[in-house]
Amino acid sequence: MDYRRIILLTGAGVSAESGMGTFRDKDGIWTRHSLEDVATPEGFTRNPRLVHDFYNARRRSLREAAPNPAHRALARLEGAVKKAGGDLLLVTQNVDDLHEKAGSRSLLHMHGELKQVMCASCGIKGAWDEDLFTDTECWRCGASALRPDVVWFGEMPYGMDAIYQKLGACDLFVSIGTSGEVYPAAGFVNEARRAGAHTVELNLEPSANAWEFSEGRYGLASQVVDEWASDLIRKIAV
Ligand code: BV8
Repeated sequence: MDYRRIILLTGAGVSAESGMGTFRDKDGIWTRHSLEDVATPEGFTRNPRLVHDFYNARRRSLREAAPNPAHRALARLEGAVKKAGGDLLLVTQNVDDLHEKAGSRSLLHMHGELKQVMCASCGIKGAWDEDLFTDTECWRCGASALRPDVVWFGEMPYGMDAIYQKLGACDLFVSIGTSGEVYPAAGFVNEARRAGAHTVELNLEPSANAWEFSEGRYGLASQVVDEWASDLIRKIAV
């Protein structure tokens, strides 16, 4: 089967072997931090210092993090699909920059990016690689209202129109390294199935919505994703 319109969805599991924490595994981020305190607008209003500390630590950890074979396999797949005249979009729930570092370009960060900030007062956004503090001033309006450009619970994810449009026309949907617990991302497989796409889950273990996929391959992303992508690249290249 030669797939021409491919959508990939990644979650924290694709970056786990690069040392970035996952959220809901036994030692996950949500076992050490309260989601309500650090990943909601209400939490930020209540205690902005706590939220800045949470994101500053994760932003700093990015400086040492490197892509793993899974990130690199997905970047190679994008190149092979484009060379064969197909279309591939990588939608990531992750806020790290490891897909970019691996060479992926057709990429949409639906939950924002650790290395982006925005001003809650004037709305400007920009690249940011330093720590952020409650008194850091906006470079445009001067207000001390800068926050991570990250989509918190209750906020609208980015790129939804483009994502739903692509889901309605795709012939292959592959979900990688995500627990299928967070919406609307966890519902994308249904949209893809409705469009008649072949749906694949690549994960350490079956996710909450594993039953919704036509095919599943389980194991470490650095192996499973590399093998699956290499198989597909061989099929595309013939
Ligand atoms: C919204 C911030 C309105 C960034 C995050 C139904 C419809 C719509 C909304 C909802 C709904 N039901 C509930 C909601 C509300 C809510 C929600 O989903 N709540 C959950 C808790 C029930 N959703 C929202 O609020 C979203 N906004 O709905 O707006 C709307 C409605 C409709 C349409 C459009 C808009 C906003 C959600 C975004 C919240 N922000 N984080 C950050 O700080 O990082 S969520 C957080 O969870 C991260 O972004 C993360 O990416 C995301 C998903 O988690 P995963 O990536 O899956 O990570 P997890 O640890 O859970 O799983 C890791 C997996 O990897 C595991 O399966 C594990 O087995 C596997 N793994 C581990 N190691 C490896 C591995 N796999 C392979 N190899 C390995 N080595």
